[in-house]
Amino acid sequence: MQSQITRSGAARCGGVAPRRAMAMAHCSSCSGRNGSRMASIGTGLAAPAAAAPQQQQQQQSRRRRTAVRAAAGANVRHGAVVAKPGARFAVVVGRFNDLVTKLLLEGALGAFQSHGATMDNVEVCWVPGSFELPVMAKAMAKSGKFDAVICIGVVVRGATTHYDAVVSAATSGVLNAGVDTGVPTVFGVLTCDTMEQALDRAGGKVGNKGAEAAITAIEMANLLGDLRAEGLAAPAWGPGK
Ligand code: INI
Repeated sequence: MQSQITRSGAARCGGVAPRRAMAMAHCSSCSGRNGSRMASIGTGLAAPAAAAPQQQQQQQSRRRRTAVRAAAGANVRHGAVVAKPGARFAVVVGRFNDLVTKLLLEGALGAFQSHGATMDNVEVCWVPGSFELPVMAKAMAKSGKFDAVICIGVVVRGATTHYDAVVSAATSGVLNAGVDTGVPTVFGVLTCDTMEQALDRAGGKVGNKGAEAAITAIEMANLLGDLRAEGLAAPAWGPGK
């Protein structure tokens, strides 16, 4: 079945014109050698919901100071969120609930484009549903042709336990595709109670999780690539096995 997505130029299912993007800034805590994401270290700094706003702020700044002190002198690394020239990405997307997966795919392709990826280097493959994501993700990861693979799907809770089976298979399968190959695989699968919740996360009021998945793929590909270039991470172990 042919995709209706028209932005996905290089992909199997349509076309996108390349567009180059932005320079990177280093974060305040980074050694700056590798380019980095503008994120403060010590994420997970959020104060408990019950704390009063003033207390929350105090807790946050105390934790931030502690984190910065702890990082002084260490080689703190972040993956840049601009794709390196020549970086290659695979997108595996489920057709089930494609009203939403098309929107997630659009978000992902838009983010690849705006974060410097060459769209000819982005390969999109449609599979029947989320259950089929892992095998395709692993096969593409094992090809050795991609720096990261993102998986897009939408599972909406129904009256039966099918939901749990599909979610469980997709979650562990996508995780294992990455762990088994050494190629980052990104979980861009929405698991929702309702279609409305899914649409909220596909360009609605909660953002677009497809775009987030693409940016995560770029960040992981860059970070792992940097570490591998310095011999600090093993080469991908999937290809050829
Ligand atoms: N696939 C999804 O991606 N989302 C769903 O919500 C879903 N439900 O609810 O059944 C779903 N099922 C299909 C499944 O992914 C496989 O394609 C099918 O079982 C064939 O293996």
